[in-house]
Amino acid sequence: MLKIESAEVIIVRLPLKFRFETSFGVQTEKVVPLLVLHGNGLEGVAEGTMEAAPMYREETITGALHLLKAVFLPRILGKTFANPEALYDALGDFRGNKMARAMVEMAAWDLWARTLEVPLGQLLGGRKERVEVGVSLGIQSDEQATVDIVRRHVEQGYRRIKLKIKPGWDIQPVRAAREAFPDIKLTVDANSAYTLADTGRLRALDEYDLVYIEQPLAWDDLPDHAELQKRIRTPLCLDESVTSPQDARKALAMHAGGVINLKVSRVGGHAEARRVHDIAASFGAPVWCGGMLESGIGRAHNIHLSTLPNFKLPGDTSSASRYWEQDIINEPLEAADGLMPVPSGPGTGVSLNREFIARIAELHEEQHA
Ligand code: OSB
Ligand code: MG
Repeated sequence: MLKIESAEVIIVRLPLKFRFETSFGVQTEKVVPLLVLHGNGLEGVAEGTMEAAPMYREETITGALHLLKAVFLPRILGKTFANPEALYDALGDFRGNKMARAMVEMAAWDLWARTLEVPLGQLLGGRKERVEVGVSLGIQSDEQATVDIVRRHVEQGYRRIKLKIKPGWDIQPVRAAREAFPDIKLTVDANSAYTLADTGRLRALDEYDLVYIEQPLAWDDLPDHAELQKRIRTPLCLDESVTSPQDARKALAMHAGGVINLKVSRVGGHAEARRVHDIAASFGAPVWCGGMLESGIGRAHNIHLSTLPNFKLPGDTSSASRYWEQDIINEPLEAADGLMPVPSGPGTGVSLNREFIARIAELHEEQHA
């Protein structure tokens, strides 16, 4: 059984080692909301992936904190659940807010796996000891800078290079990267910056042998993606616009894309992510594990989820040392030759660096039943 005795809500701010530009903005630091659930004499930890402003999807950190404190935690504190899925059911009548609900669910999975003394990935049904990873590279100042940063990451062994693009900066970086590296697995991610009126521009990318084009159209759209997919050859990969198993089924049935970037937080947690994974498999569509510039906590969750069999393309879960001078966990999460080792201990197999957190936390609150 899973008895939830108390919770901690923590916020830390970490400077990013690189400037990360996407079609929706520039990031130079990461605000990391954390939830720790205590029970069974253990703790389970999860990271929220919503941001300060609703630029990726609609959720925000402030909104999530309010929901956790006032709405979600009161429903689970002091209560006992059969397993993490039963705990998630306690939040089942709430609409949306998948990332906020995922914080509770994912912390519960970590706690449950620690209670059972098994690695989280194994508990979810995964069997891999390491997972294939690529990198997501932000928009660079020019073609030469693009080729340089691609080269550095290819040399580090990353198995797929994803370039962020935006209208006016799409064919140029792709052409430059493809000419310099004819054989790499190359993809692009537009984060919803285009419309069907840009079909010509997107079709021009067909020439560069991309594995997929990620989320070119609106964050909440499926039908226009299906229309675009009829007009271009490169498979579309859906990120923003798949937030549930039902979305995944509809998207694949209407041929809105052939690949899903599966982010556990975006779909409401591990159990829902596994359902999305299974639906994609039943359509013969591969998934891969996306990232949201997570700290070691979210990164470890992502790595465990990626051990499921239909994660057939390299994920965005690259080495933690790419992002942070100092991470908030005690363990390194480092890929070698494009393979990220799955932490082998119980749960996520990683632990909060409490001394570092105490020093940098901008918020640290405890909540009891
Ligand atoms: O669209 O996949 C995305 C980061 C923030 C918000 C959205 C996205 C991303 C990334 C970064 O691509 C992936 C990572 O390195 O974690
Ligand atoms: Mg994306």
